[in-house]
Amino acid sequence: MSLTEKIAELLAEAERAIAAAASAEALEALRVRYLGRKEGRLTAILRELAAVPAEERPAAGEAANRAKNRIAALLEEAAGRLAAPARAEAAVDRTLPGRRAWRGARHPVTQVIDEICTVLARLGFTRARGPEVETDWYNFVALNTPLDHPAADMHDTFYIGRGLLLRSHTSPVQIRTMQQYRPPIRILVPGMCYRRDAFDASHAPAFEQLEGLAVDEGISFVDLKATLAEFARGLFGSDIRVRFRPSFFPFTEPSAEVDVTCIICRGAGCRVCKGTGWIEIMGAGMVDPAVLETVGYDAERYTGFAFGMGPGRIAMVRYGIPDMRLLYEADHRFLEQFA
Ligand code: 2U9
Repeated sequence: MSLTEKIAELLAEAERAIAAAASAEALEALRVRYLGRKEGRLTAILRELAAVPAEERPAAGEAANRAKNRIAALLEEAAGRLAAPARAEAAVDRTLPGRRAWRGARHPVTQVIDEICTVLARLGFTRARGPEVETDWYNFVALNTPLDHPAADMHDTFYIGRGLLLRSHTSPVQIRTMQQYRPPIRILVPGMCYRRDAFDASHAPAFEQLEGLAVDEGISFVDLKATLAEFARGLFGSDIRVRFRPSFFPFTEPSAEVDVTCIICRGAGCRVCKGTGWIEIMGAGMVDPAVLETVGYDAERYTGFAFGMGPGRIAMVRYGIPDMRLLYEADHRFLEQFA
């Protein structure tokens, strides 16, 4: 066997041994075995070079040098491979408690809606729902709002065409429910509504509403006030008071804006209530008899009250959310705070 052949055989053996080495110690032993100055196998071969015929010597010398460099490179590469898992190991502190997986949570607006429904369920209110794509009759005409009313303007409502639109309030659901059932009726209607509004800190073109309706014989404004007082105390606390200011809605008569004691300062006056101690949280009123007649109820026999609010606005006050867009651009980092 020529020296060049011996070198090739040695290199192949070293490659196999280095690939199989499982520790830094094993690698060091291999380095000594192949490249060691005294006992190294390649060192021994280099010594034999002197005995090789002069014409073969340059080729054998070059082969021996290449083998030496190759083995050194393989040893270094293997050392890196064996050290890498050790480095990763050091970065893991196995004594730390595990990270809890994010399991999701109800959106703050959903939480407010659910709470309101729970409080008013005690007074016999159940949930109702209906389509978000409505006809202009259900959305406007049946609610005493003629189609030339400003609310029905192209600039305020998303029209789909052929008398269809995205509902601008949840009130069409009350009309549909009354058409379907006889009194007594007590329903809560939460759901998405759509208006051609700016998307800014206090408006969103798609937003939630929660409306309520009660219709029966003998219902008066006293029932409305007592129901809303119960609602406010149940939702915000027993120290909360309610006040009514005259207002106007096409579908109620008389109508009122409803204020509650500021839930941030409990009435003392703060930035949120602009020092008044009160915050406006909804509108309400006695259902206009014309609306009752429209659904075929006898308005001489039945009366009713209705109210409406924006649970998004209530969530903003309650949780101190400064910008409405946060509610609709929410990801888990936002939602986790209300879990
Ligand atoms: C029927 C009859 C009456 C629903 C009502 C309000 C007053 C009201 C808005 C306030 C701001 C909702 O969040 S908001 O956009 N709503 O003030 N809504 S009474 O009255 C009805 C509804 C349906 C058949």
